[in-house]
Amino acid sequence: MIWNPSKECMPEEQKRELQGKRLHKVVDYVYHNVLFYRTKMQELGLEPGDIRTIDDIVKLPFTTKQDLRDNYPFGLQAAPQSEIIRIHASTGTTGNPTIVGYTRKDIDIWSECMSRCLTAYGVRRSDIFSVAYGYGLFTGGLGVHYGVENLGATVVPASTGGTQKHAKLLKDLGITGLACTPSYALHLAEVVEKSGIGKDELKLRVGAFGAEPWTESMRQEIESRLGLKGYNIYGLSEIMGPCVSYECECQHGSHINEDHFYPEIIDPQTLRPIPAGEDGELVFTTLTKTGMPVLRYRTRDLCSLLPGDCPCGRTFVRMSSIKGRTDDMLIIRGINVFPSQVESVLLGIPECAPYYRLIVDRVNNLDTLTVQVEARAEYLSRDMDTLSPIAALEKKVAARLRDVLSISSAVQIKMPGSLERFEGKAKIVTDNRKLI
Ligand code: DLL
Repeated sequence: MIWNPSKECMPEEQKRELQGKRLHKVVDYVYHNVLFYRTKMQELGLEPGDIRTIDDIVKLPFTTKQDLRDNYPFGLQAAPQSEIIRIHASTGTTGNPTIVGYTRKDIDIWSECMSRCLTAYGVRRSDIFSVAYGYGLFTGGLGVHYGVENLGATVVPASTGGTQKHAKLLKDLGITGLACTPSYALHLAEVVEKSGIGKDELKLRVGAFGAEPWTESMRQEIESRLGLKGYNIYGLSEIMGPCVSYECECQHGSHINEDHFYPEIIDPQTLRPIPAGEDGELVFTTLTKTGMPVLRYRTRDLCSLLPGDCPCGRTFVRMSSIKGRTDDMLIIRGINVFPSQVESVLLGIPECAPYYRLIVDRVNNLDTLTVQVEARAEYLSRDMDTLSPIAALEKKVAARLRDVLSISSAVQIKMPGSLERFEGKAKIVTDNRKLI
């Protein structure tokens, strides 16, 4: 079943015409309402009238995460505050988070796009659907929630945590659908098993997993342990949240909701377009957003756009799975973590030397972060007689990191000089999850 065939199955030419019209409108709108874009366009000698068809998009300036931070909090907002009905923020940024304001129209479009995703996964009104993404500033919880309600299925706003209770509800309520990060799905599976609940006692049949990279082998494991079919969902807060793209029953790439989010693939070095089928950086332009529209937003996600038609009948272009990122952002338990954030915390603690490592692992299906950092020799020589200062320092560092990163980490204080030094580029991060 297709939620909105008139859009999702639009003939190519009609789709491009619609995209062109919408692009012109959004460019005109930001030109007149966002100083940042007006200035950028004036620098390029561009006026809204120069953007007539979707092919004109290449004339427009790019937007980066740094631009969003520099204009914190509301500098890129196009709608007046009285029109904004909700705010979300991206997770784990250094310094200023990215604030995104949504108008009622934006929330309606988001719900519509989410309903398209859920319908493609096979979710129907008769389903009981549990949302175990975090509710709050993160877009996962509320984004999926509104989509389930819009579709008319029953939503269970489980959120994250409370896994034991969630396992019980899965059985007692006969929950049929589940949305969460793939790593949390595996953790949930483990808790279900430990609680003595048999797979045959669950009615789960559909899962919507995303917000972090995951592999085919992870999909198989989740499917076999929870007894459901797992589908990919992709999105990012700067563009909307979950719903930007979704797998259909063919599960060969994820269809992009192209009438609202226009994708390009560029070479991150030259910024030139890359042909279909080849990997590059994914860039999105929002075609209909009114709260905080963005032009040519560089996602830093590396993937390709898949050529050819999909047998499901949808004409929306498909993107491959995310192969990596152009920056060094780590996604740990669904939270974005930059090594530079860890560095700034460590460097702010006088007992710590500026030599550190980040080790990311997956233990019992949950991501773990271990931070190793050398203590300064002066600190240790003062307290050499006892080990407790080390334990105290580990606790202090862990608490500071938790405050900044919003996730807990295991801290190991190392002896001065014990971590390897590098002559060339330092390899600070070891990611043992081998996902990509
Ligand atoms: O993660 C939105 C979301 C919520 C998507 C729930 C899906 C489900 P951000 O916190 O802004 O938004 O993080 C966006 O997460 O640029 C990708 O690097 C990564 N990401 C999101 N979905 C996927 C996915 C939400 N399906 C960043 N596969 C993006 C791989 C994903 N990476």
